Amino acid sequence: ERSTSSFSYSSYHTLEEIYTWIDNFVTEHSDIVSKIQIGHSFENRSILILKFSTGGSQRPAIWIDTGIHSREWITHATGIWTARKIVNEYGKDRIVTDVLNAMDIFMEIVSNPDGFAYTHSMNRLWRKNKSSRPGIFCIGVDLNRNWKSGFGGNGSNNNPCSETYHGPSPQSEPEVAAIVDFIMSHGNIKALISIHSYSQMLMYPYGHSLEPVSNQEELYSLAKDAVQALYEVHGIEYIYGSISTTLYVASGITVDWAYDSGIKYSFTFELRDTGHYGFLLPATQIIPTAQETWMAIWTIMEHTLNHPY
Ligand code: PAY
Ligand code: ZN
Repeated sequence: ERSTSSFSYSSYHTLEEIYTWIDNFVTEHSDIVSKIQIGHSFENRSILILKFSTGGSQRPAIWIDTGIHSREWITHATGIWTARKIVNEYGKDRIVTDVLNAMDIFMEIVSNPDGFAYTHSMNRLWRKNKSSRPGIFCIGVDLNRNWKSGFGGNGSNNNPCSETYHGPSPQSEPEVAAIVDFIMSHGNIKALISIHSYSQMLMYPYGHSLEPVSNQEELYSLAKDAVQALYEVHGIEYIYGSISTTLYVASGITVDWAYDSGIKYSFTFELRDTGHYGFLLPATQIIPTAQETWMAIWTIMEHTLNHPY
């Protein structure tokens, strides 16, 4: 396909389809969108991000990643819809316009391309990446346990056969290292939103500890507002709070690292549903999920724009 006009935003897609969509999308919106390759996966696939920018250099920025866990297909689909929403709303919606006139947005749609390809070819419920190491029988590291903050702690596993295996060392996985290198060298990321499924939750650090973060009251109240905005779209209820107190203790996760690296607006979503379909959410729910998630993202963007630091 040579254009995004034939792309179905209400269907799930393969890696090849998504990478073709990225190329077409960037071509069609080259005034504000570009593509950056930030690394290669363990199996040597390109790791790509979208950059939304109206100019400037190293502007303060918002980072959004989807698909760290390959089986969470609703997250990639929501990311794609959100990317199109951003370009459609620029020049129309006041907040999107103000955000993009002052800040950049980065989106990593397929954060675990090897795992994602595997969910299409072999095992729909694959979660980890596909790394292998000599002498280790099991495949894959949990990319949401491989970050430096709290690495190896409670809620992560030392056994390579575990679904929550943290890997041999922090950032041992190329998919994690690519993000760390990009965000650190950028140096001006102000908000990070890491999107997972399922459970219908909006959470903030910490995962590895029960201790409240220093701006926990601000994050709590922002999460409350974001969840209310989400609810008003289709009546879907989310719960919110810190990861460790709302879901469970989990160590070495993306948002803990982001927060400890100075990104004080760090959030993670668990999208629909609460377990009826779980990871196998029907495609008929893609658009409504993306629509409601957008209002929560919009709320976080607005707050980030209005609280510069
Ligand atoms: O979103 O960072 C987060 C919270 C921790 C997630 C994790 O365990 O990595 C929560 C799970 C996830 O999205 O991966 C929740 C799902 C339902 C699961 O696989 O257990
Ligand atoms: Zn996940």
